[in-house]
Amino acid sequence: MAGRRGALIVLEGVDRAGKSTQGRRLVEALRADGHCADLLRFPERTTEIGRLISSYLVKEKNLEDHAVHLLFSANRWEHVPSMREKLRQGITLVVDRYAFSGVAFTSAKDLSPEEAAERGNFGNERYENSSFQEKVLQSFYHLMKDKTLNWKTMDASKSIEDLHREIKTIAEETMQEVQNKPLGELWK
Ligand code: ADP
Ligand code: FDM
Ligand code: MG
Repeated sequence: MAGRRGALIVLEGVDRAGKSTQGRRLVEALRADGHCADLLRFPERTTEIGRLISSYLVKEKNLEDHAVHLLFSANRWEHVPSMREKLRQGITLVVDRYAFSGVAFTSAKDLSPEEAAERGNFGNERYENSSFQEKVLQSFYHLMKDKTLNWKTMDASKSIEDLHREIKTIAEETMQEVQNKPLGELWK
């Protein structure tokens, strides 16, 4: 068993695609099958940096765009040592958003004032409107061109159960595939 490491499984997608639902379900199912698995999410709002990000997202605080981008990145970096350690110990990490959201959301910020003015009641947090989310989606498609990463696309309009089964199968295959490979570097 020595040397077997966990897999890093990142769930990305636009708001309300079902990432958090599927993340919870996946970790539950993997644990029920006897695997070691932990659920993480980014932003992780409980740290000092995370609380700052959260107050920005709920619009209590305004922050300069570049500064907030770096806070999201710092929020990932502060978790890297514990993530690497868990992976090394054989714990699979299911991560609800990672650096791809970082790129997709920041790069969607060239939203025109006309589009911004059309914002509806999509949600209460920053970024929760359909024109912004459309830009985020296009940015995800662009990022998925990187074939060095093992991207799998899900049809988020399927039922929670069907998606769960698909995602669980992919997660199990991935855990097998990577178990004897050294940990790589992923940009953060
Ligand atoms: P995300 O984390 O991507 O923003 P959530 O998992 O929080 O999305 O899901 C958003 C909402 O949609 C929740 O009310 C959830 O119960 C519902 N939902 C999630 N997946 C599905 C699905 N496949 N079909 C229908 N509703 C879903
Ligand atoms: N978000 C998330 C970013 O803008 N940059 C990032 O690096 C990350 C990880 O934060 F609007 C955005 C994406 C979303 C918000 O919402 C977090 P959830 O509901 O906690 O995933
Ligand atoms: Mg969520």
